[in-house]
Amino acid sequence: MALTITNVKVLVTCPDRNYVLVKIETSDPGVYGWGDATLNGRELAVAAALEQHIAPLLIGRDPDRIEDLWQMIYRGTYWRGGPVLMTALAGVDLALWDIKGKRAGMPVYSLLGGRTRDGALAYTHCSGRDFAEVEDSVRAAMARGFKAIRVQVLVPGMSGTYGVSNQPAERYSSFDMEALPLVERFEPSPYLRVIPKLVEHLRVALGDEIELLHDVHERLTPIQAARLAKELEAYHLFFLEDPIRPENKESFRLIRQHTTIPIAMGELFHTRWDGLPLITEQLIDFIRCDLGHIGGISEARKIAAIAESFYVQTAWHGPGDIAPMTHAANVHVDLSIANFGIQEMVFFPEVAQEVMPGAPTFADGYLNVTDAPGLGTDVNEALAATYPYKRAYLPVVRRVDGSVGDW
Ligand code: GCO
Ligand code: MG
Repeated sequence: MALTITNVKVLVTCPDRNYVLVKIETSDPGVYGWGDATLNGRELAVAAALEQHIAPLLIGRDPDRIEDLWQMIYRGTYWRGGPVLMTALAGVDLALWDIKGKRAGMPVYSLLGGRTRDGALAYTHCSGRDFAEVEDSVRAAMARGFKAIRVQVLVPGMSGTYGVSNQPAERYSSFDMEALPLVERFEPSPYLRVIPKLVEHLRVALGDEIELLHDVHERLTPIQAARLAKELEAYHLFFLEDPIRPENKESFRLIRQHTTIPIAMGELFHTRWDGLPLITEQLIDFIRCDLGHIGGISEARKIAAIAESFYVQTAWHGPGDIAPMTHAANVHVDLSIANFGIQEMVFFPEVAQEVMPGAPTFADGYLNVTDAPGLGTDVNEALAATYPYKRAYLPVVRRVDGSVGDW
């Protein structure tokens, strides 16, 4: 009897923050796969899409046919993509690759063509309220083995900026059913003044060898981004991330005309077509889609293949608000493609590791996965059930005049 999908289970759990996990079970009780369908701040919308709309389509199907099921879910809606549906699709895609690997007795990177490298160059996040704090944090990361580090600093006079907050820690970590989004005040002018000084400080203090990165988090206009890029050029960043918002691809031309700084973009894209002109016109150097938000491994492979032809390298999104399955999927793809650039990573808190074991491991600057069949990740379902969902939001960014940022 051919193997069929018998059940699609959706589990929303909050060990330290919310995660949406998808389990696909098959007619062989020993063969199942786990995927991640977490969309920070809109978790239950994805869970409902999976449970109410997508799961019924999968029951009775052959789990071996990943591409066909992907196309059926993607095109079958008629409406196409969007973050909620592409995150749901990614959860299914990852679970199906996990199943395929387990059945083959091979790690997913092997199914994707086998290793092209021994490990995936990783970068971590360092931040602080002033230059000295950032420097201390970078030195600690270097001591831990990191060769590439993203640096963010509090903008003087602001309550927080992307990557660093001056708010009491409990405002960020406390989950509360009544909690509404934090408001983060941000002004481009003081930000534009402080970032080149930060990077200059770090280069003087730490030398040229350590790779430094910076995430603008889409908070500049194109001409402001061009100014920042030009002023940072001398300090040789590995890349400048998300300099402008994602909607208008033409704006990247303006930045490109003014600077040779390497540019990374992609965590807000939800289909390959979002980023296509940036790749084919060589307006960016790193494509950093989120595998968990763009339809999973199947779509990432296609994006990487297109990017390879245009000298664009990958830098898949790897924040703490996607589950270990997506981090593992990142590394399986990183290890098997030719045009891998760098991999963003986090260390999961212990409680999250207990619920979702098997995240990639870090040693001496590089990430790796084991030879375990599939993605190498699993879920302790009984433990996950003891951490129920708690509503939480990403912060909302407002200018000093009270308006929502329009950059
Ligand atoms: C990054 C990202 C994230 C996002 C987060 C939103 O580069 O890692 O910018 O930190 O802000 O994933 O939920
Ligand atoms: Mg980012």
